[in-house]
Amino acid sequence: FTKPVDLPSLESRLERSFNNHQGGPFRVLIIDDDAELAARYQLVLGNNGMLVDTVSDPNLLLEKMHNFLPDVVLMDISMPDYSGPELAQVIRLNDDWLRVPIVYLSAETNAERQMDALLKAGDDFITKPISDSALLTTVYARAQRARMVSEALARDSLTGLLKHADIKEQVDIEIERARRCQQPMAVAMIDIDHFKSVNDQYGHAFGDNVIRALSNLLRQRLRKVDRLGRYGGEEFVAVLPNCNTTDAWLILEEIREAFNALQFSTDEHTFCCSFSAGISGCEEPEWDCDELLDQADRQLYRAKHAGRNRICS
Ligand code: GH3
Ligand code: MG
Ligand code: MG
Ligand code: MG
Repeated sequence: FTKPVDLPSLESRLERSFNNHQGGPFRVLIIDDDAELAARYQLVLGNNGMLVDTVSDPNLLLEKMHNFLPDVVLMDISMPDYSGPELAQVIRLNDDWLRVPIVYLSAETNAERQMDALLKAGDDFITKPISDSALLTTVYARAQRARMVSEALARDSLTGLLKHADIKEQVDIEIERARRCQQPMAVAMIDIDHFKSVNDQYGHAFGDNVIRALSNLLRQRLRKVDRLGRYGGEEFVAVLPNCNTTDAWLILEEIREAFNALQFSTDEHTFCCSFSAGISGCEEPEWDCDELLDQADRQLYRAKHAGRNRICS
């Protein structure tokens, strides 16, 4: 670091980034036998909006990892019972923590020992003493990238939408919110009609374009608060908070028309596609995610049997 960081401006950037990212403040776990030093780092990071926890007893490390779920681990090198690199290797034994950046923070200046520590299981090496701004920036950059990577990996690669398990989690979250706020909510299950024949006639790659086109249209037309996921191959789930089934039907009906109006062209053909959808709401007070999705699926089945290219609720 040559250029000093302007802390107030970094602070406002941190706040902005908290608002842009789901999952709340960055979580930092500090492992250091020097409790006073750990408390000092905790203060610096904590004062800048990060959530910090410390471990001084290495025997409690794994339990703490499980309970705290850090975005970044700050690891001392020399401790009485175990070395930092040894502990880092133990952390890496668990697949869940392969992506968590481990940053060594040590007074170790011997380049060979630093490299050895990095090769064992670490991502970065900071030499103590470190300025507050350099500590903050290093941790911030590591945490932000780690979050971005996990968010990207959590998304469906064809459409960029949430995957099956994650959209179900959103259904759960929105059911909970709807109950707490005594608001309606709706779930839509959307399935492209006769998609098998699109693949058969125009090829799988072209089929992929149709899936992407529908996903883009849904993203454009739904509200920012709505959650959207690719539930299966050519099947999508949308969660609409604070929206009753009648309004959900109207929104989906507009999207259905817009999708049906799109023209897809290959070298030789121009054709149109359609989808059918089923909508359900929290009509029964005790319905959970699976029951809500089952009900939407039953409505989808009705729409298919009634001739497709329609919405049932
Ligand atoms: P229906 O109107 O009853 O929904 O008929 P359908 O042909 O759409 O229904 P079905 O579920 O039988 O076929 C879905 C097809 O979607 C089968 C599968 O090969 C195809 N598919 C699934 N995932 C993908 C994908 O990622 N890309 C492409 N191109 N096709 C996919
Ligand atoms: Mg130490
Ligand atoms: Mg299907
Ligand atoms: Mg289909």
